[in-house]
Amino acid sequence: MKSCLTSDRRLSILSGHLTTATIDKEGNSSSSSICFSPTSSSASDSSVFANLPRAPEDPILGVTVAYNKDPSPVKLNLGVGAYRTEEGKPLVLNVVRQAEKLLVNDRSRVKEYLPIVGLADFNKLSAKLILGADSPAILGNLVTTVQCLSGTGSLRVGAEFLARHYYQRTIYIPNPTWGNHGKIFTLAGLTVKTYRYYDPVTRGLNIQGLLEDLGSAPSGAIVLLHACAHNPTGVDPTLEQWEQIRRLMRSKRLLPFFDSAYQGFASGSLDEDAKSVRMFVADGGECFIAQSYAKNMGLYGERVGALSIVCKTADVATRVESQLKLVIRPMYSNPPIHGASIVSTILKDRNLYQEWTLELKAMADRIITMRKQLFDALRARGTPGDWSHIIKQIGMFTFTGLNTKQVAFMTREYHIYMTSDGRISMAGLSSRTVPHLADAIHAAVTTVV
Ligand code: KET
Repeated sequence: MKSCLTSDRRLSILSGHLTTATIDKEGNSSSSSICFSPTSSSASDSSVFANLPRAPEDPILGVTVAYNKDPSPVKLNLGVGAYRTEEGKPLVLNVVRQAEKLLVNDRSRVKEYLPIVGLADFNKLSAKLILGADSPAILGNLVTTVQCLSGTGSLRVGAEFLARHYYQRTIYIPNPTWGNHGKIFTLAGLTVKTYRYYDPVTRGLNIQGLLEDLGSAPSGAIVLLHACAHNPTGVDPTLEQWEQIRRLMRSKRLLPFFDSAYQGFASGSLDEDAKSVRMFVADGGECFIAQSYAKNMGLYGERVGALSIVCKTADVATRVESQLKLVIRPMYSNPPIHGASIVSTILKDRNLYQEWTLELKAMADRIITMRKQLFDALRARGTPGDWSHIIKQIGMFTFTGLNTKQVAFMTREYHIYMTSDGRISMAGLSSRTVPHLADAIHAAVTTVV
């Protein structure tokens, strides 16, 4: 009965995505946008997809598509959150190159399938990285960790597991949040609601609104939290505020689901940036964590991440893992081997690990320098407005406060590409390009309302 309800729910959600499609209980679909005449080899027959509407580009990754088409020599991509060097080039970390060399030279390595849950070493080391080596949850075998396809894949596997096995189907995500969150959880079959997070007036955290909204959430609801470096706002709760959030959530039995995509990028310290998660795990309650190595190890395209579920007993943790396998196997069978091997090589070697922390700190520091330079450049131009949020915000992004029209103006007139909500990736900026960006912001603010 339960699985029948679940599949009905999923079908009805999917039907919403197929414009005017209707799907009956057997999964048969009829629609005005998809034609169900048999395929034919005759060129004169119209395509079975003749009426398929063109989908819009992704709000974040589509910015790169537009950027790539622009022939201007001054164009600047501040859309996607991807680190660039002072020369504006993508960076492969030195430790990653070293780890890859070790892997290539090791003739005993083969290309067999990994287990469904991924590389065992990688999973153990990932849990240690986010929870801390001396975490009682790890020592008590309360954590199950599965290797997934970067942060997105980890969120999706966690979402699918919750949709199948958790009694509460509502998830609260912050407003605003990373654009993909709503889609990931909706498509998994959960009901997505938002909680207040950002106050545009103070350009800071709306802690009152956040506590009120979570306080009126139904008991057991899932709550998505950004572990650090909140995307897109760059605004994080203080440790005292995290403690308030934790107490409220535990008293209402709300289930925390942490998205940790920027560990090390907020403060430059891996431990510091994991404090919010560790605070929740230390109280002995359950907790979900999706980790990504895209940003902090620069492994974007390797698609390497992990989902950890902290349980109350070791026995429950093993049963949870057995069910996660049933989620993963029909989705992508098992995860890729290369990226996870790079990560585990670095995490288990004291020297490589040490070097990684230095390279990570250098990336975080360069972003902070860009914040200062942009702030100074706007001040030097006398750009109207208070731009102190550029230096106060944390992580890869600045949530500028520029509106959609101003963003469109900057793209049109200055070839600066960014998401339409006014978010800029500080990691894509360099000393050379700061003046151009400051000119564009100045012009946008003074000419476009
Ligand atoms: N969570 C957050 C908060 C996040 O910003 C991203 C990526 C992810 C998860 C997923 O990353 P993955 O590559 O799956 O590990 N954000 C940047 C890239 C993107 O949108 O895909 C971005 O916001 O630009």
